[in-house]
Order: sequence, then structure tokens, then C-alpha cells
Amino acid sequence: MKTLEPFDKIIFVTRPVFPTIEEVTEKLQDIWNSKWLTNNGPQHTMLERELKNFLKVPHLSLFNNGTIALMVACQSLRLSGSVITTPFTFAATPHVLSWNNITPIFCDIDAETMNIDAEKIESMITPQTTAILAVHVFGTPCDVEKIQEIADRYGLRVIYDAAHAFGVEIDNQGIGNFGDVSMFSFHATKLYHTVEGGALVMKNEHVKQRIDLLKNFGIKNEEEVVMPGINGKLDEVRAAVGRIMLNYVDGERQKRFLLKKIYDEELSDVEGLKLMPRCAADVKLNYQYYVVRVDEKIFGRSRDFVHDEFKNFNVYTRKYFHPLCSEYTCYRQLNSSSPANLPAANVIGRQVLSLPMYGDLTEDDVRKICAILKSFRR
Ligand code: T4K
Repeated sequence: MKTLEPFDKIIFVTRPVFPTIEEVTEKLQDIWNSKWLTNNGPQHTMLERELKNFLKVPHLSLFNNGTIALMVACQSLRLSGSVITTPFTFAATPHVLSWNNITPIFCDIDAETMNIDAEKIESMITPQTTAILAVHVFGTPCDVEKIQEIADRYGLRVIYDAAHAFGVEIDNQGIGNFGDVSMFSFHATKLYHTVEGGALVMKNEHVKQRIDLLKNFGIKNEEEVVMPGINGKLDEVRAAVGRIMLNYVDGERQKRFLLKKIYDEELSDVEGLKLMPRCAADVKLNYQYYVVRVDEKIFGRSRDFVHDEFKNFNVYTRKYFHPLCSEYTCYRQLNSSSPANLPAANVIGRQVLSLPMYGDLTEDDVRKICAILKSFRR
């Protein structure tokens, strides 16, 4: 076999989708003409409407990032006490609870989907529990029916961190239709972005009104400030970029779907590698991430070895999500952080590796990444 050469440029885990500079300049000209830069301008109004249609949800409120949006979601539902969540997520998820003076209670994850294990939620509920904060990890939908059933039985609220799930649908319904409130992140590294940004989507119009107040300092009008709000507003420049980027989502998703098929084709027979979970036929995925799990016993090499060795080939993979949130110094003293409570998460956190995934990768790039990965096997 020919020796594998390193890539001659760095292959990152992802690259943002860029609109053309001409498209941005044209929109900037509109903004300059309007002399309106932020605080509910015309670009903001139009993007809220367009996104609501795209995501097939009844109400939507734009934010300056997903983290602030999630903080406001907790405030809008008046959550307190403790909230059951997953340790297998980005730092922002449990941190928004802490910023709301709420204790995160970590529940183990499902070994297949890597989402919160709905079967285990009930045993974690205490009199202090006010909500479930679940994450559609890597865009794979949670068990939304089971979670809602538990929430209804115990009078709990449900928030979804849908940061990875832009455009995901179940049976033609936008993923944002489940639970009380869902958050989408529009960070530059996401399938759809506004440079930085995010949104909350909700079924209830009153919740939308409260959220709109909370993200604008609680200001109702010139005379009244009705609640302790924060500044969560998305400005006109980023809203305009978001309007352009809506034209890119379907194309980018399709490109990633083709790359996913190549990864699957090249890696499905490799012993010791577990690929992304299969979803029900009525689920429309977004292919934002491509994640493998390395079983050291069978593959003959650890995930960390693979991650480090890839760098010698100029391939920069990421260990999303390692360490687990339950291993952070700020959370590891919690009872629910004990590894005995989180057996699946503790295994998976040591196996996962996000491989490069973005539309500008070529088919040959992906085949070469797979060949490099396979060459590590012992
Ligand atoms: N909940 C979940 C489940 C999340 O995953 C996230 C964010 C949130 C909540 C919070 O939403 P936001 O407040 O961010 O809207 C990245 C993103 O910054 C973060 O948004 C995302 N999750 C997380 C999973 O990934 P890092 O620290 O890994 O990003 P970074 O800067 O290392 O970028 C990754 C790669 O992307 C780089 O190696 C190169 C490439 N890149 C990145 C940027 C920013 C570029 O090529 N150009 C760029 O401009 O967190």
C-alpha cells in the first residue's frame, strides 16, 4: 500500500460556511441606508419571520448567542431548585443552570443515541426538580415522547438545547415543536449561522412575550421596566448575514449528506469503530457532525491516540464532548456526578471523536481521512 502523506494544509474539524462578500456588501448598504443598527430593526424582524417558517415553529425570538438564549429560557419558565440534564454536552448547557442559581442533576445517557436516557430520568426526580433540560446531541433527536410523558406526570417543564439540531424534523414537524422552549445556536461553526447568534422557539405566545422582554432588559415601554432582563439582542448586521445564510442551508446540508455517506461506506466495516446512531425513517437529520466511537479493546488504539496521531497528518479532530460536564471542577462534587451514576456517559466520553465535516471538504479528502484512520488500527 502507498504510504499515506499528511495533508498539505490543516484540515479542521469544521469550517464556517461563508456567503460571498458581494452579498454581504449589498445587505450592509441596506443597513447603512436605513441608519438602524440594532434594537428590533427591519433585518431582525424579517429574519425572525423567515426563520419561523424555515424551522416550522409557531413563535421565535432571536438572540445574540445560544448561551444567553438558554439562560433566558430558564428565566422565562421561572425555573428554580434543580433541573435534570445530561453530562454529555457542551459547557454552556449546565452553566446556564448555574447562572440561574439552579443545581444541575446529571442523568446518564443512552448508549446508542448519546442523548439523555429517558428511561433513567424518573429515578433522578426529587421534590426540588422543576424541569428537564435535554440536548439533541449531534442533531439526533431525544426521545421527545417519553420525556414529555414524564414531564407531564410530574408537572415539570421541558427545555431542549437544540444547538446542534437546526433544520432537524420528526415526521415533518420542526424539532422546535417539542417541549416548552427550544434553543438553537447560530454560532459560526454551526450548519446555519449568523456569525454569533441564536434563537428560542416556543409554542406559547405569552412565553414569547416574556422572552422578548427578558432579552431587552425587561423594558416594556419608556415608562415601565417590568422584570430584571438582560441584553440578549441580535444586531442588524448579524441578522442580515443570517438572512443570506438561509439560502445556503439546504446546499450545505446536501454536501454534508454526501460526505456522511462516504464516511459510512469507508468506516462501517472497521472493527472497533462505532458510527453515528441510526434514526427512525421519519427523522430528517442535518448532518452537522460526523462522530465515531473508538473502542480501544477492539480497535487496538485509544481515542486519544487516534486524536493525537491524526495531527501528524494535519487533521485536527475534536473530542466532543470530553471531559464530561460532570468531570468539571465546578460540578464534580455533585452527587449526580459520580461515575457510578453515569456509566454510559463515562465510557462514551472516552470513546467519541468528531471527524472533519463541512461542505468544502472533497470526497477525496474524506476518503483520505478514512484511510489514515484505518491505518491506525492494530
Ligand atoms: N449547547 C450546545 C450543545 C452547544 O454545542 C453549544 C455550542 C451551545 C449550547 C452554546 O451555543 P453558543 O452560545 O455558542 O451559540 C464550538 C462553538 O464555539 C460552540 O458554539 C459549539 N457549541 C461547540 C460545540 O463548538 P469550540 O471551542 O470547539 O470552537 P473552536 O473555536 O475551537 O472552533 C472549532 C473549529 O472550527 C476550529 O478548530 C476551526 C474552525 N473555525 C472556528 C471558528 C470560530 C473556523 O474555521 N473559523 C472560525 O471562525 O466551540
